[in-house]
Amino acid sequence: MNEQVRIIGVPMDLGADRRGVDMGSSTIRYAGLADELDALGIDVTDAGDLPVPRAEERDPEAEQPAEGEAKFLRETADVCTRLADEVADTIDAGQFPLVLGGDHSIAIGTAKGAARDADLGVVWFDAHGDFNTPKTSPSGNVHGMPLAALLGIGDFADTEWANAPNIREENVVLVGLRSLDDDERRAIRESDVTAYTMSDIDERGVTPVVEDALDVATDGTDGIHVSLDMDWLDPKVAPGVGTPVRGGVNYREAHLALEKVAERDENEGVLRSLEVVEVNAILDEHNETAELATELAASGLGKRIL
Ligand code: 4U7
Ligand code: MN
Ligand code: MN
Ligand code: MN
Repeated sequence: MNEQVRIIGVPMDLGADRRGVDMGSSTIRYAGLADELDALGIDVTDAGDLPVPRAEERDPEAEQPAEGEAKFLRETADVCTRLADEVADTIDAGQFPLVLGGDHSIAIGTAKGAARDADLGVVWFDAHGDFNTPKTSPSGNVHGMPLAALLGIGDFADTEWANAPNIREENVVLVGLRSLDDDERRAIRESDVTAYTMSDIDERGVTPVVEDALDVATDGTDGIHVSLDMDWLDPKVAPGVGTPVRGGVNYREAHLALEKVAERDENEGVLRSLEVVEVNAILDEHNETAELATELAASGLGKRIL
């Protein structure tokens, strides 16, 4: 980890159906993120929020795309292209990008930026596979597609703004899966990504699963991107998410996982970028999910109990 962290907010909700996820970055800030990191001796700068088109400015027709097309793909491309530049510039300036969503479609921009001049591994903590393409997606929502987009699956092969050639399937790991669409399941099985389900975590425990994930993501790469979708956690501890799925990791398991990320980074300096996404302020209870997102970011960046 770098001693200098740059927070980049992305109040994006075009990739998800539920409004409220656009406020995620503010609520995480309100939960005291900068102070938390400051207490770790990290030099924090906040780049503020990246401009994202508002609901009111949207093209109403874009919300109802033709069959087999994604919603707001053009707007998403624009946001992700700007985010990728921001992330790449942050790394070039010797700072560490901590990206706050917003919905998970922004991961296309974050990872694309982190992979600009590096072979990048990716660890994806999520209940979902995020492996749909516009053709397979049951919803048309881009937050269900970012991994497929980055890997150039299906029609994304020709999508220059999304496809990241420096990210190899062999270095991508999904952790905590428990909700997949049928075509998505097939695509994950056919790919070379590594996927750990909640059953793997139940059977083996979170530590060995995360250690294996880190081995896969760091194998032959220049560094890793860690993408934390807050619906990875059980909805009992993280109620403020748009697509909750029962049976997620609990409070301590989540911390432990991020502590393992930080530990690996301390030993091997592997972490290039971190993002926390899908906090939905409207669905949250007393900012609980935003506070947890803040805590988990701190664990991932080196906070220790003792
Ligand atoms: B998230 C879904 F159909 N698979 O594609 C889809 F179930 O970023 C959900 O992981 C996607 O929160 C969830 O719309 C995206 C659906
Ligand atoms: Mn999810
Ligand atoms: Mn590829
Ligand atoms: Mn996701």
